[in-house]
Amino acid sequence: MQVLWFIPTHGDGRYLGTATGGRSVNFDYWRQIAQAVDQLGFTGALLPTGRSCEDAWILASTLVTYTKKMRFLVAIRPGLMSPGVAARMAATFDRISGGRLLINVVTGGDPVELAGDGLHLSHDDRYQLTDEFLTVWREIAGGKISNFEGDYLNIKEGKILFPNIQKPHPPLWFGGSSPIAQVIAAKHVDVYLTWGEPPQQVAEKIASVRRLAQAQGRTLSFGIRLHVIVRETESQAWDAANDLIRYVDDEAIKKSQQAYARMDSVGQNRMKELHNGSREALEISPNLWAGIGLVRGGAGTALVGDPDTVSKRMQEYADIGIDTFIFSGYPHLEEAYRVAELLFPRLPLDNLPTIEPQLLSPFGEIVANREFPQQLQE
Ligand code: FMN
Repeated sequence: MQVLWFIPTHGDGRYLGTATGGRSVNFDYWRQIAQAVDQLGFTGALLPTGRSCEDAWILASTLVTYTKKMRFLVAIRPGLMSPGVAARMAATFDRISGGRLLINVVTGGDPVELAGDGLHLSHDDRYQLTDEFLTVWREIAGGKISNFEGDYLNIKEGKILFPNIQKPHPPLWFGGSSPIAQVIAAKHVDVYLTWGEPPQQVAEKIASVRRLAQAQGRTLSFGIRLHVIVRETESQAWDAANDLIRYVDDEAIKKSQQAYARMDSVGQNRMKELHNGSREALEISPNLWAGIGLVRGGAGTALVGDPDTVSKRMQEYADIGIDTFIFSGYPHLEEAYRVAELLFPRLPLDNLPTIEPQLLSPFGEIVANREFPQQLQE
C-alpha cells in the first residue's frame, strides 16, 4: 500500500466555502507541505492542474530541489500540449529529480475552461485525441522515433534526445470514469485512479477497467483520491467533519453545484450524485462523508473516523484492488502530520520512513527539565 498527499495550489484553510480560517498560500507554504510529505513517509504528492491552480510543472520543478524522496504527480494535458514537448518536459523533470516523476493524464471535463484554453472538442473527441496523444507520447518518451498521422495529430520524427531515468518512461496515472476513458486507460496507462466513491461502485469500475485491460493483454494497478478526517476518537472526527462545513451557506452550495453541472465529466457527475447538493445524509457509506463535494469539485468525499476505523475502511478498498491512496485534509500542512501520526502506524505501507539514528523522536517534549515523556499504554 502507498499513500500520497496533495499540494493545495488552489488555496487552503480551516473551513470550506469561506475566507474565515483561510490562509495565505504561497511558495513558502507549499515548501513546508512538500517537506512534510518528504519526511513523513508519503510516497509523494499530487499537484492539481487547471485554471484555478498554480502551474503544476513550474511548482514541482521548484519544490523538487527542497525534497529528497517524495514523488511528484504532475499532469500532462492532451489537446493543450504537444506530445513531444510533454515528453521532453517529463524527461527533464525525471532526470533532475532522480526519477521522482509520476504523470497524471488529464483529458479535462470542463468545456468552458477548455474553450478558454483553445480546446473546443466534445468529450469523446477529447478522449480520441488522448488516445493519439498517448500513442505518440509513449513512443517518444520511451526513446523511440515517432511518425504518426491521425485525426488530430501529425507527427514527423518526434523524439527526445535526453532520456528518462525511469524506464521505459515515468509511469502514467489517469483518472476518467466515462466508458471511453476506461478504454483509453486500459490501452495506455499504468495506474487507474478514481475519486472516492463507495467501495461497491469502485469495485464495479475496477472490474470494468480490468476486463478492458485484459483484452489488451495488459494489467493496471488502481488508486483512489479521498480526503481523510482522522482523529483519536470517532466523535472528534465527526465533529471535525461538521466543523469543516460550518460556515458554508446554501448560496455557496448552489453556486458550486451550478458550476459543476456545466461540466461533461462523468467522474464529476458521479461525485455530485453522491449528495445532490443536499446537506442531509452526507455519510453515504460507512465512514465515507460527501460533505466536501458540496462546494469542492473533483475529490468530494472523505474517510472520517478514528485511526482503527479509517485503516479498516482503507483495507476494504485494498481488498477490492486499490493499492494507492491519494489523500488530503484541511489545512494540508497540519493534516499531513495528523495522518502520518495517527494512521501510518496502522497501515501496511511500502515505504515507511526510517528514523534517522541521531534522532530520538518521536518523543514529545522533555518533562520537568529532565525526563522523556512516558508512552501511554493503549
Ligand atoms: N481534472 C483536472 O482538470 N485537473 C486535475 O488536476 C485532475 N485531477 C484528477 C485526479 C484524479 C484522482 C481523478 C480521478 C481525476 C482528475 N481530473 C482532473 C479529472 C480527469 O482527469 C478527467 O478529465 C475528468 O474526470 C473527465 O473525464 P470523465 O468524463 O471520463 O470522468
